[in-house]
Amino acid sequence: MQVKGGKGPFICFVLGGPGSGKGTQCAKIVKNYGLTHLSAGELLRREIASNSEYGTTILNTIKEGKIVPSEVTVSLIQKEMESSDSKKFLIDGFPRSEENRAAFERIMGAEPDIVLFFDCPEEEMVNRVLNRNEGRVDDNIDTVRKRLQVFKALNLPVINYYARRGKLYTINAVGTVDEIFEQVRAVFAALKLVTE
Ligand code: UP5
Ligand code: MG
Repeated sequence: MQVKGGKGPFICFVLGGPGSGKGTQCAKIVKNYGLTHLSAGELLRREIASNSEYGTTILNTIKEGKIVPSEVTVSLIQKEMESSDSKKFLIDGFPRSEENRAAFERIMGAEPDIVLFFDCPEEEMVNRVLNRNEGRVDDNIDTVRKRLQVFKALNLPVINYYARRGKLYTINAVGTVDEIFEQVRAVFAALKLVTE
């Protein structure tokens, strides 16, 4: 797959706070539209599990709710994209900061075509995360508070940037999974290209 130069693949960034439903909605997008789902958080958790050289740093960063250095995350995303034949990617939970965004653009030479933002009240996000019970090291009240702070301070500016560029689609992330997906469906229906 050629990423740099020419017409690269269709790229959709999926953003939203912790527990806003990014992963849940991505699974439905994959099923309905066949995009390839890359969750930055999952790629990082896989690195920890594989005892790679960055594993300990990544684990400590995630426990603190902070952001892993851009080079590490972008390189994981790059590896996945370049080893895939897919022409349409959903990149979930990335970029989390302006620095992440700039690193992706610089290293990949690509920008997203669209950005979905799952807009969810804090209280709802906290409840969802604390009731998930999947054993994630960051699903505890202390880390969730930190994740929310980092989201507001560093991720909201990225979301605002894409709003200014006319690429942002804001989804009301309260309601049932299906109700929320109807809004997502409307975005993809209007785009047409990714259903082809
Ligand atoms: N749920 C989902 N939808 C629901 C609905 N409509 N009604 C009721 N419940 C609903 O959903 C969360 C929970 O809510 C689930 O139990 C689900 O069933 C339920 P989910 O779809 O998992 O939400 P999601 O937004 O994916 O939440 P997640 O916790 O994964 O988001 P985060 O952004 O916090 O986590 P991520 O895995 O992306 O990142 C984890 C950490 O990795 C970060 O904090 C950071 O330290 C690090 N990281 C980086 O450093 N860089 C990166 O680029 C990415 C991650
Ligand atoms: Mg997730």
